[in-house]
Amino acid sequence: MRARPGRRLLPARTGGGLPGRLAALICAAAMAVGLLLAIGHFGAGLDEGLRAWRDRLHPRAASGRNVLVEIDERSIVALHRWPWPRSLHGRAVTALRALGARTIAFDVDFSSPSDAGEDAAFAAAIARPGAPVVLPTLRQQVSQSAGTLVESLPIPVLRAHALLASVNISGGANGFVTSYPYGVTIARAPRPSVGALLAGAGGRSGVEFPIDGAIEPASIPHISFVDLLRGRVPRDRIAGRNVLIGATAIELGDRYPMARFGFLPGATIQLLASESLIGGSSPTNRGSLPPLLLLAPALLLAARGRGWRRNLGFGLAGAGLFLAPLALEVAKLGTVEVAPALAALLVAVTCSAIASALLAIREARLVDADTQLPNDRALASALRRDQPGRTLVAVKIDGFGEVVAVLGHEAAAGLVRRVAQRLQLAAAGAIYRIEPGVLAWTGTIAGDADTIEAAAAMLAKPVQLEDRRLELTVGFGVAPAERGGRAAIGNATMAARGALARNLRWLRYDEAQLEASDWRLRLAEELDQAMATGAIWVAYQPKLDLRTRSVRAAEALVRWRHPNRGDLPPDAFIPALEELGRIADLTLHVMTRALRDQHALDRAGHPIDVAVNLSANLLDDAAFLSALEQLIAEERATPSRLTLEVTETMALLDSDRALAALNRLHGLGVHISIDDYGTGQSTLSYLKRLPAREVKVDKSFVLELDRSRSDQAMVRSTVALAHELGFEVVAEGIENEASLELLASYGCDMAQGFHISRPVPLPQLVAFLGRDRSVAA
Ligand code: G
Ligand code: G
Ligand code: MN
Repeated sequence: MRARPGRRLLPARTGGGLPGRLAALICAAAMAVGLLLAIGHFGAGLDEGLRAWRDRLHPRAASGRNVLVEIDERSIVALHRWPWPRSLHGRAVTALRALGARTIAFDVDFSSPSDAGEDAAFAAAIARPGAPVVLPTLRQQVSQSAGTLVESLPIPVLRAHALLASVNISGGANGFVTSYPYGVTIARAPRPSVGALLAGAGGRSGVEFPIDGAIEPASIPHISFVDLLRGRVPRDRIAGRNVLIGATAIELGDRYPMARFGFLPGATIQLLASESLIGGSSPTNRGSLPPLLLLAPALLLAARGRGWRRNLGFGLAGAGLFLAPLALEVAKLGTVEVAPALAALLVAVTCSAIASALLAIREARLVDADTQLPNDRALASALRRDQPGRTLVAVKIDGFGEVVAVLGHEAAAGLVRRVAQRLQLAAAGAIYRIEPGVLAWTGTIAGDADTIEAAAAMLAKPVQLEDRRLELTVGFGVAPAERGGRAAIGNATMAARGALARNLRWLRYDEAQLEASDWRLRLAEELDQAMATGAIWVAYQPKLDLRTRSVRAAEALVRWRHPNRGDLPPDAFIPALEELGRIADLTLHVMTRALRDQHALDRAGHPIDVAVNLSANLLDDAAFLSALEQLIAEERATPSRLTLEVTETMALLDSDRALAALNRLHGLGVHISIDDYGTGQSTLSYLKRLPAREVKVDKSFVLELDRSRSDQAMVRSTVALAHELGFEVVAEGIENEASLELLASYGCDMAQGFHISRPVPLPQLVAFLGRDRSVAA
């Protein structure tokens, strides 16, 4: 014996980690989605939102080098009207120069003329020496339909002594302002933006830079226009600084949305842009590829991890996508767009969750839930991978169905686990549970004989299960494995069944099949002929009424005098005919014989009942039941004088159709008898569900009745309980007078056995009945 203790029963399970190739595939798909989003700039809105969120985490103050002069609500109220006469702007310029401003810029539209005197006054102020004045230009379309852009400039008289700068602001993906141009080029003329000009930044015209959303708008120094005019602004607030004059009053419009702040006045945004350049904090946008590429290996690692490792991996990757841009921005190293990477992460998380759920389901499909042993599906797929020369060995536990019925599902599974553990000591590799009562493993042609001997030795000792010791009977079957998993499983199981049926330790599939199919084919061919020639005939065994001591009935028992094989016992052909579907023919044949013989007995002056045996599986056969009804009519039989003996089997107990069939027969007036009572699992009270009149105590309890106290106890109590439930009781297998008298003392109704008469041909029965009559008389 080759004992290898301590080996595991189950092949290692993957426990939820994805195989490398699948993980790689998922990551590739996630990357593809990310790249598509990156190329299409989808998710820009999300990135704006994320950046606004990050900006909020590290706010910074403006440089103070730019001052906003607000045309605010208070100024408009104080100066009584709007638009203001342009001489007021001239006075502002003069005042600011007097306070030492460096540059004076306007974000006010001067593109159309107003009162000529006012325009002249403003122009004169601009023209005076001092800090330069910057006037705004606006790029616009010629009309809604025409695509041509034109630049609207301040009127000539104003712009004669002024610098010009563009004040265009445009929204991004979501309409939010996120970036700002260094300058614009209209009709090949480059023009700096006000923001760039005030920051003193060289204008790469047409290029935009991101506005640093971390700068707090409120930190930009600001004064009210009216305070400036009225001389209420101290010099130190203006001296050496740039000034932008623009509208902040809500009624003047000119407001744009920013993701972090909501609507801001255009002038404020111009200054935020300028501050971004001054602080060197306009982050270089490094795009969405860097985060995507850095994410790829992290995803691959995480997807291959199992359980919490995977969750942690994905979680860290996600956190990285939120925090890394923040770190970059705080360190003024630029910014990145993470929306495509986030989408890729989402795809990877979702796909790997789905994939591992599907894998878990597939894994569960490969395991027998009751025993945790790998099941027939696992074996079939293992065999697909196996090389030629392998065999499959199956071991069938005899009567496993009854173990389940008696001990219950749980205990039966426990038994199978015990058996598997013992087999594991003999067989290499995994032990599979391929049917409830059949285990299997893969072997080799050369090694199987030894392995099976070892396995049989392991199973020879009884199995202790709870408080019972179970003696196991097993049969081994061997089949070549290369014909494919399913076929091999079926073949090995069939061979194991064949081994049990022939009382052999083991059987190879080919032998099992050849012998079985050969014999079965001949049997099927011979049946019709045997019925026609009388080789199949019927013997009768009397049933003695223990009260009247006269024969009340006889059981018909089929006999086959085979030309080559001699007398075949019913066990040798009835199970085969059942499997071949020919048992109905045989039964109708026996029934016909019995009913005709009953008429003969009547004529001979012995009007006894007859009993015929019925395979339980015929109760599922509607055609048979109809044929039976027809036969009873044709033979002019009296149904109440016919008893059908049905063996107590699981099939009989489980099937509603069987119950329906019995009820139908009962309806015809035929008596039903439960045969071989005590060998199955049912209780009398359960049998009470059936429309049976009679219970036949199996001969195994009767043969040694006179010697066995336990048999006596069993039979006596059975008779008592059966009577209580309204059954008549027949005992079969009475081989001596002592048993007969014991049964009579128990009140048993009828007796059958060799002591009374063996099963005999009709003429002998007639002779027996004649003697019996004379005895009784
Ligand atoms: O004594 P004997 O060896 O004849 O009986 C063996 C078994 O064969 C018994 O269990 C009996 O019920 C069964 N048997 C005998 N005749 C028939 C028959 O005609 N039909 C069926 N189904 N079983 C039968
Ligand atoms: O259908 P059932 O299982 O009841 O069939 C009765 C079987 O019992 C038949 O095989 C019959 O030959 C057998 N039998 C009947 N009486 C006796 C007996 O006294 N002793 C033995 N050993 N067998 C009997
Ligand atoms: Mn019987």
